[in-house]
Amino acid sequence: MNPTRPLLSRSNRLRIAQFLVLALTLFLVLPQRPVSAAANLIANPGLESMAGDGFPVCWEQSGWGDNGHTFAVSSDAHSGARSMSVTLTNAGSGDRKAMMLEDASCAPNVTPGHQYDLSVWYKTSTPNTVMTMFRHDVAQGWVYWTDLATMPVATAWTQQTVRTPQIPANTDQIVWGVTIYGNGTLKTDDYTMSDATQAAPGEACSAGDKCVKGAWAVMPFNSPVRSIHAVVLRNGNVLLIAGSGNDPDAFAAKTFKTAIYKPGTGEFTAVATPEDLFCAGHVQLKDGRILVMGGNKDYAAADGSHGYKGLKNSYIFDPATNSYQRVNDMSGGSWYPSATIMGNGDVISLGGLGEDSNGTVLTQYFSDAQQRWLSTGEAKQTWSFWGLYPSMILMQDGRLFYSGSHVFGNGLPGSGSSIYDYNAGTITEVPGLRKKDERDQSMSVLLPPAQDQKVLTMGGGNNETNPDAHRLTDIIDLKKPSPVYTAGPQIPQGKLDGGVPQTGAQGKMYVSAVLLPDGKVFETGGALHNRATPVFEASMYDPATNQFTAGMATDPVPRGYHSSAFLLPDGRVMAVGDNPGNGTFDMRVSVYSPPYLFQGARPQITSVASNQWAYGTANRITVDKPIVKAELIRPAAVTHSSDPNQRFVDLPMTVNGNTVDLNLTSNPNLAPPGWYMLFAVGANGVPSVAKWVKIG
Ligand SMILES: [Cu+2]
Repeated sequence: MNPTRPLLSRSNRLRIAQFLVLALTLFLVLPQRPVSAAANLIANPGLESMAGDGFPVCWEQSGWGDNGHTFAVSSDAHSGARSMSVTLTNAGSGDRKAMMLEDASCAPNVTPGHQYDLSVWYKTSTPNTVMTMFRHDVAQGWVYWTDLATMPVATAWTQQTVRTPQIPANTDQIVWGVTIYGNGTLKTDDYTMSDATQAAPGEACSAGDKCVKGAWAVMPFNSPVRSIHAVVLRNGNVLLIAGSGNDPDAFAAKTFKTAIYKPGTGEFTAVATPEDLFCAGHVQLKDGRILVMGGNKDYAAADGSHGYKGLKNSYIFDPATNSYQRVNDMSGGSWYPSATIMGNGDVISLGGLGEDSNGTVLTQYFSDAQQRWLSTGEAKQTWSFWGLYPSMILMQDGRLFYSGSHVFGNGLPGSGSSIYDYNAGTITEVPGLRKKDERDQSMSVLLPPAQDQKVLTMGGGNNETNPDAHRLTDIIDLKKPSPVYTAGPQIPQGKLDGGVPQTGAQGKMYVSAVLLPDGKVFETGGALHNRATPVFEASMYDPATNQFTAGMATDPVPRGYHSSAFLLPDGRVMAVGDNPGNGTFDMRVSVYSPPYLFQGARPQITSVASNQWAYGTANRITVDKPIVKAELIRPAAVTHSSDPNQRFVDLPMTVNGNTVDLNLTSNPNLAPPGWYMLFAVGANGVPSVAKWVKIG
């Protein structure tokens, strides 16, 4: 099944819609539109007014794929005389749904930024159902928006209620319906939709500049290790991995380091480090342990006889014991490998340098069920070189999007970006990425919410040609059948050492992008040149408006090569590392408090009914004050401006006072299994401290 592909049915749906519009024009008088914002916004909500073709006014048949289906108006109604019945047979390809008509006088009007409570009464013999929404974009016309709650099997009339995410900018109408994609019969009746957005409580911010810019603090202690890798663990601690830390003397002495940092106390604990995990790959497994792969087998020879060599070793770091356990070797050496968790909990690793210093062309596959790396022959191979730390982002259909962000030198030949289908063994180029040969240590993020499937790639340079790093950003909508990068807004300019303003196209490489619980992206750190010329600039990108807000407070510590920034479970952002060309390493730790931490009292999640959530379920929490949104954020595993698993999964809410049911997507590709930080967000975007929940 794939409930998230209704775009494929557009032509079919449009033909039906055109027919119905014609029928309506000929035969009908439309019901009056509701006049009050608090009233039900849906035309013909009980399906009682019938069109001349025997289908309810302002509703249409929709769906796609090769399945047997029957639409019928049923006399088995929740109220009145009629309900809508949709029966699917031969499920497996596509879906069917009764949708509100995409017609100016039928589709409910909405206000950008507002949220709406939707409800429907239903009976269903299959749990394979989901509420599906389209939105009317004033520039693009009707486009798929998102899927919300699923509906458990029910033989008696049952009401499902869900709160939408905030309506995106440029949206004036939405339509929705209930999709069925499994064999069975779904009946629906008595749809409602009302504006759930309340006025803000008006807590004024009294923290001056911090209300708008946030504030940095440099910790009164240093990291005991060169923090080249940072992983937020499911217990809230931070794993900082150095290995030899880009210090050849430490490598020669076999001095390899790891530390655990506890943000609550500022305490560091040393961890025995079995190999040189410098420039390894890492990813959260579904049980919350960390799979670490590859690393440094040797530094480049001074006489030029060989380059850096990749290790085949792999370890699992266990937060319960703060120790590394060895697993079987990878099939090839990997220095600077990517690591992406898939919807089934397996991990795919691509790119990097092998034991012979040449580029690794293997697809390396870690089976979660077998807890081992598959052999070269067991994994499907395309024999492609993906570069160093290629940013491989899991898409909702299970393919991997290579964003073009990488480390060192030029981009890949061709357009520099592509979609890799592991199962089919295909690689499809994606056009539109600008300056693909100046994307060394750019950063790519799957924007909030993951359900929107948009990736933002920002900045970058080239350590070999060493131009001024640029300010370009490019955005791609991976929901489209043939996605193409389009130009985004430029990263704001900052200042260089000594307060010298950047000019013209001067931007940054080594940039960090951190998804925040209010749904914005914090952009910080970076440098203008290869391991030189730090840039002091930070901004806030808002996916809802596609704009950067310039002038956020800047980290006083330079954050260039081998630096990282990441979200802590308390809603702050931590930054570590900087390794300029003179070989020194900045051991200072800085922490950023975003503006939302100065906007009044934070909501608290006072209870979580269960911290183990299955896909497609509603999960109850209680809060101490009203919230406007909730989401899961996957904890960081970041190095070299690369964290392809970073994601923000929206949780549509069913709100009953301070008791809130959070609806987890049924698609594991949108929220791969593992431990997540659960945030509840109140007025003014003020988030709670996270609770930890395990998905899948
Ligand atoms: Cu490195």
